[in-house]
Amino acid sequence: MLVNPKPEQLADWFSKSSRVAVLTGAGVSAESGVPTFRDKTTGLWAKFNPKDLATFTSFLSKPDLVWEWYEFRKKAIHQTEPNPGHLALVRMEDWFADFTLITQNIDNLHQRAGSARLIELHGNIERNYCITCGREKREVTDLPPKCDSCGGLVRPDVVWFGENLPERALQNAWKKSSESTIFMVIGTSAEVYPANRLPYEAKCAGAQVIVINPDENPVTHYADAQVFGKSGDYLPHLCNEIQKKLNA
Ligand code: BJW
Ligand code: ZN
Repeated sequence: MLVNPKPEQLADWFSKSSRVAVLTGAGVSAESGVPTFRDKTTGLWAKFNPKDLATFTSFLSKPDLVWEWYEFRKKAIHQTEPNPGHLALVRMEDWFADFTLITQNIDNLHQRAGSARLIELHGNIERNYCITCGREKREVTDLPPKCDSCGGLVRPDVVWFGENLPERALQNAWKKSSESTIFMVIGTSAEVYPANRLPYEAKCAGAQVIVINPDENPVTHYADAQVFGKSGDYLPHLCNEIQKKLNA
């Protein structure tokens, strides 16, 4: 495995590649000021118990509490901006015959940065839907919000533990991973199933796997390269080097 490759070394791989897939997690938004989940001191799960807030059962028993948590996070996210890591991934979209950004993030920052070839695996905090009839509710005023059509309870459009991921998104992510020639794993602990199987699928199908993360994760053990660093620091340099090679 290449450890801490210079951006020009990795740019060489990209210049010979046409199908790129990227899996991102909370770490890509950390430099925007959005807390990750599993950081031992600043992570959301250091302060809140996922069983109380991120399961359908907890939502049904305490919808007010769960909604307050999501409204609090949504307001905090609205105070943030996409960082250089998000923006670098937008630049990369047009350079390859096939480029897919697969995100576990619900914070909408890739979308606000301008990423278009995007698959949302865990939903989006900006959307909500009725648990009875499935209709989307746009404006949330009273908590917990009720459906305008049927009066049913409305929930955030995010994927909680024990819930299936949106079927089409997952199928598409699986396909793009297995077809990729380079697969980047950025800012995720790769602890959560099934997203954490995508890099392994890519590796088994022959992709070069690159991890960008200040820490090790399970993918480190089979990756072809790991950058032990922050995505917002490294990705802009990587992009500059790829662009130089594509223009050469
Ligand atoms: C940087 C950086 C910088 C920092 N630059 N990097 C036992 C019981 C029940 C279920 C299970 C079980 N065992 C396994 C399961 C399945 C479960 C699972 O995987 N659990 C594991 C935790 C054990 N998965 C599921 O339940 C999934 N569904 C499913 O499997 O369906 C089938 C099924 C049905 C019925 C029963 C069982 C299975 C659904 C998973 C949904 C995950 N939802 C959440 C919440 C979303 C909504 C919300 O935000 O409120 O999604 S949990 C949370 O984790 C969130 C994230 O998307 C996801 C992944 O986290 P991520 O992004 O990796 O963040 P961190 O914090 O973990 O890592 C950040 C990384 O960034 C770190 O590595 C840092 O080093 C790094 N970093 N700064 C680059 N600047
Ligand atoms: Zn309804």
